[in-house]
Amino acid sequence: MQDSSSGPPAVSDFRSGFVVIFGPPNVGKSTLLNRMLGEKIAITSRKPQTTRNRILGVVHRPSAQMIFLDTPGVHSPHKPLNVRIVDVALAALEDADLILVMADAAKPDPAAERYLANTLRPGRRPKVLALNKIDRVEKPALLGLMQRWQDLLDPLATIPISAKHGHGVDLLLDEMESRLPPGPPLFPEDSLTDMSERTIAAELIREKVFRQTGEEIPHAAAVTVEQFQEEEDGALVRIAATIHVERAPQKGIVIGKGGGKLKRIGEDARREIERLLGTRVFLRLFVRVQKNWTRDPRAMRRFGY
Ligand SMILES: Nc1nc2c(ncn2[C@@H]2O[C@H](COP(=O)(O)OP(=O)(O)OP(=O)(O)O)[C@@H](O)[C@H]2O)c(=O)[nH]1
Ligand SMILES: [Mg+2]
Repeated sequence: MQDSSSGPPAVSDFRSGFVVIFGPPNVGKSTLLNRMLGEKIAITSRKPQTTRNRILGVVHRPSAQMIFLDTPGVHSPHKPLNVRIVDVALAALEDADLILVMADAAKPDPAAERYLANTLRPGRRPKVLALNKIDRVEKPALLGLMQRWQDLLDPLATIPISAKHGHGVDLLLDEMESRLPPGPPLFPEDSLTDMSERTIAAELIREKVFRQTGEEIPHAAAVTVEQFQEEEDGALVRIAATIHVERAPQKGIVIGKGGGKLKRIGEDARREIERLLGTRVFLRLFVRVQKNWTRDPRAMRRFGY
């Protein structure tokens, strides 16, 4: 049966491609990815340098498949782990059909602007700019800011958004879709990400460490999952994971008085992992000191960086 008036568009009208989400730390890149997917796969926090690996998320639209690569925030790093992490973001640019540059409209940052202008030399690859957190900006200030960024990066379009509240995100998606090349879907219809549930679980635990501890701990912490086992015909998943820190005193801080801090981290993480898996979760957490791992290339590799 032929019916040209309905069904999916012909392949020649379909668009697909890789969009790399790129920008300074803490501007809301991972928040936007989750918003566009309608699912939380990327962890977020108020602290800079939350994302450490490239996170792939597939947005399926009637006439396009858009594969987003969320990347760690870029800056001029000094510490070995941060050098590694920034390299992840720079390497992802090589895969981009389109670069979605993100900046924080509420917190103009000249150093970040210079960094982006230097890294994204004009004409290299098509760029769309999203100015995020407009829920925190007065309109007149926003217009000036849009003009400044337009001059700085010469993007194909500049779209003000609020990733947290969803404003402008559909418009941004339409704009990006129209800039992708024609092509068939590259991922199966039901795929959301290339990350395993085990990896997302480790990330969700790391997010709770980021959110529940102060200045020093988050950047000294890595999480590995030792056990991830389905039981009771899939109704329960048993997980054992380790939070690695760099120094003995940090272990005490993560565990907290009478184990209180670790308990809260575990409860928060368990709740989110249960939502992710749609099952009950039994989560056991351990804390271990891996001396100076953020400066040790072998340890970094073992933790996935
Ligand atoms: N007010 C407001 N806050 C936002 C918005 N989008 C993100 N945030 C907040 O900004 C903070 C950083 O968000 P993330 O998504 O983790 O930022 P990121 O760019 O991925 O950060 P890195 O991974 O460290 O590079 C979080 O506290 C978010 O809740 C927004 O539209 N408005
Ligand atoms: Mg992030």
